[in-house]
Amino acid sequence: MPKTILITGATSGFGKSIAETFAAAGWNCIITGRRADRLTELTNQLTSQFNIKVLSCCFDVQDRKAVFETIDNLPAEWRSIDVLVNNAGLALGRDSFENASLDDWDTMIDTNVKGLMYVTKAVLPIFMEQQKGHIINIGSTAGKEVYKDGNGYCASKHAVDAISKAMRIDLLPYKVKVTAVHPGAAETEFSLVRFKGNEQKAEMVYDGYKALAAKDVADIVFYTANLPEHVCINDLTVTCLSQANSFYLHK
Ligand code: NDP
Ligand code: 8X3
Repeated sequence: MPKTILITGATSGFGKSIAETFAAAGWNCIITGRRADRLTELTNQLTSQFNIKVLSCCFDVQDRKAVFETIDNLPAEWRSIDVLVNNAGLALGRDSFENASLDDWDTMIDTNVKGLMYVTKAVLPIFMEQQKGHIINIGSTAGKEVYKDGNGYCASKHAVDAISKAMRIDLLPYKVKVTAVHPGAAETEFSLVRFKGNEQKAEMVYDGYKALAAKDVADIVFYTANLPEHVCINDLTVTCLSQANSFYLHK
C-alpha cells in the first residue's frame, strides 16, 4: 500500500524537493502552496515521472477558513495521511527592531507560526483516528539562536521550536511522531523573498561558500520519515560545512 505525504509550500525550495524525493520513492503526494501555476506544473512533472498520485491544493496557510475547508473536504481516497511536512514559511526583511515593518512581522507570524498550527490542527483528526502519523516541522537555526536584525523571523522560528516540543508531549497518547528539522543557510528562493525581489542582495547571502541545497534537506526529511515505527528523531539541526550556527559562517 503506497504511503501519502502532505507538504505545505511545495511550489519551491525544500517543499518541492521533498515532493520530488518522496514521489521518486513511490509515495502519493498532497502538494500545497499559493501559486496555482507552479502546483499544476509540479503535478504534471511528478505524475509523468513516477507511478504515483498527486493531489494539488491551492491555499494560503494564513487563511484559517481555507485551511480547514481544504483539509476537511479532502476526497475520501486522500483521507489517509502518513506524514505532514509543515514547510510553508518565509522571512521578510532584515532590519533592526526599531525599523522593522509591522506588516512583515504580521506575515511571518501568521504564516510560520499560525499557519503551521492551523494546518496541523486540521490534519490531526486524521492522525488521531489512525492512531498513527508523523508531523515534520521545518524550523531553522534562526529558531535556535537569535541573530542581529532577525527579530521577527527568529521569533517565528523559536515558536516553531516550542510548538514542536509542545506537540510532542500532547500527542504522545495518539502515537503521533513529531520531528523538527532546523536547517541553516540553504540556497532556495528564501532570500529572494526575504529581500523582496532584490536578486543582488539575495545572491550575496550564498556568495563565497557552498550552502545547503534543497535536496540535502529533502533527503534528511525522507530519512526521518522512514525510520522504524518505534523510532522518532525529535530534533535535528543541519548546516553546510561552512556554517557552525546562526553567528559563524566561514566564507
Ligand atoms: P522558498 O521561498 O523557496 O519556499 C517557500 C515555500 O513556502 C513556497 O512553496 C511558498 O509557496 C510557501 N509559502 C510561503 N508563504 C505561504 C503561505 N502564506 N501559504 C502557503 N504557502 C506559503 O523557501 P525555502 O524552501 O527555503 O523555505 C521553506 C521553509 O524552510 C520555510 O519555512 C523557511 O523559513 C525554512 N528555512 C529556510 C532556510 C533557507 O536558508 N532557505 C533555512 C531554514 C529554514 P507559495 O509562494 O506558492 O505560496
Ligand atoms: C533561514 C536561515 O540564517 O537566514 O532560516 O535565518 S537564516
